[in-house]
Amino acid sequence: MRVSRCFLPVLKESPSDAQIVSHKLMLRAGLVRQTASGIYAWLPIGFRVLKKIEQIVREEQDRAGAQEMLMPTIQSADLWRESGRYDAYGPEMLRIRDRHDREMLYGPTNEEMLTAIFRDEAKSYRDLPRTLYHIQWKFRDEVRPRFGVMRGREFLMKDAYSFDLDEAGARLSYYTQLLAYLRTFQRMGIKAVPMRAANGPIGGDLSHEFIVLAPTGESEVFYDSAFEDMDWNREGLSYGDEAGLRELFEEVTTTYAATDETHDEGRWVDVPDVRKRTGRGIEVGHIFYFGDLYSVKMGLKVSGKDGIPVVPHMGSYGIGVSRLVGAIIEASHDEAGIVWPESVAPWTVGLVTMRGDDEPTVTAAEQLYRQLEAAGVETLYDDRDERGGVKLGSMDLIGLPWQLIVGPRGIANNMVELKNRRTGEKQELSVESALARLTS
Ligand code: P5A
Repeated sequence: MRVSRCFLPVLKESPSDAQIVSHKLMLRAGLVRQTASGIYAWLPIGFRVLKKIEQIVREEQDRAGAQEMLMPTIQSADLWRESGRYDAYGPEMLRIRDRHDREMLYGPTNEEMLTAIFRDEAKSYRDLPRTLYHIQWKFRDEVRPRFGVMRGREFLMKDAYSFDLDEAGARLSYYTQLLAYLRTFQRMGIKAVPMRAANGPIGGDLSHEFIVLAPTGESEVFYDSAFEDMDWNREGLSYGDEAGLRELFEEVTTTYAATDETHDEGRWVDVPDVRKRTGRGIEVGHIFYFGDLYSVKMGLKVSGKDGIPVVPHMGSYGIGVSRLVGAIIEASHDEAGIVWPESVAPWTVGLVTMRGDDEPTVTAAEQLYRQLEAAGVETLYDDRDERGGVKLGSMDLIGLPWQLIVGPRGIANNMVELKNRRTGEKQELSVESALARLTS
């Protein structure tokens, strides 16, 4: 992509209406713009990141055996009357009337809708177990929308729902999602720690929140640093392996991690002091097991092996896809701007000409751009006739993992500069070896 043709509104000054660093950087680097309180438009760069995050979430859900679908954002009030949550949900629910005066709402979550869909189609025990998910916009009329996309009113969520014949099966589905979440966040380059949590308005009695440590987080957290060294993609850990999944759950629940809601001083004292981590955290995911709560209320049952009806056990599993954009920036930035982990970066390479009016520089950069694109390396090419320093400043702000810098002095000797955004390390390389490095 050529910057000269991009809609890439970069702000020089720090916006005064943003309180936290990720929100400031998202506005400055032109990722989002607020269109109404807690509602954001995703500009091209922000949208690219959102799609990358969504795709990682999707791949890990698919790998875990969940099946993707898409449910609407607008739901009928009657659906929520069946579960009893229409009145219980309160002012956070955006209630709408259509032209026939029918009560509708903008969905804050989809337990009711999928339970009803599944109820109408699933007939026998052979239709279970199943896990279905979608990635769809939600609306919650938060009292205090703040911190940009971190606590918005409209936000993108991945929500999955599992249906099993009994509690043992439902727990396996829960453990499967637990592993999918750990892998999802690891791929995004963040350390999200699973913490025992309260179920709240979703109901049930088993739940975990996935929390990224950041000083501006909304909850207080306590955890054992052993979590930071665990590799969830290690050999021997796989979705099909029931015993392995149970062991994983054991490992996760016996290693200490809690929010202020679930904190237990009695267990905390047993964590060695050097491994104690405390601070504030951002909730990027939340998983729930709630048994037959919705199945009973909404009349979901299937015929069992012996003909006797079975009431399925359910769980639901959420990831804050749009919140993650902010959370990743909170966890990965410096004074100059965003530092994207490679897996979610809007582009991998930022190609910059130091002089847009120098013919050999431009010719070399144009050729590098064509070669990078041909090799499938996502490149943002700043081809504008603008001061080199200004261009490097916006590249730092936007935070692509690599900067490839072409200037008149270097190119006279066939040399370019390759900068690693995270370490700041710069290397002078020949055009060919820089290209080889980036395409390997
Ligand atoms: C689980 C999936 C649920 O709604 N039902 C379906 C369950 N859980 S949750 O914890 O309430 O939300 C899941 C994740 O969504 C993100 N999130 C938000 N992101 C941005 N702005 C908000 N206002 C907001 N509210 C929730 C969080 O990441 C949460 O973990």
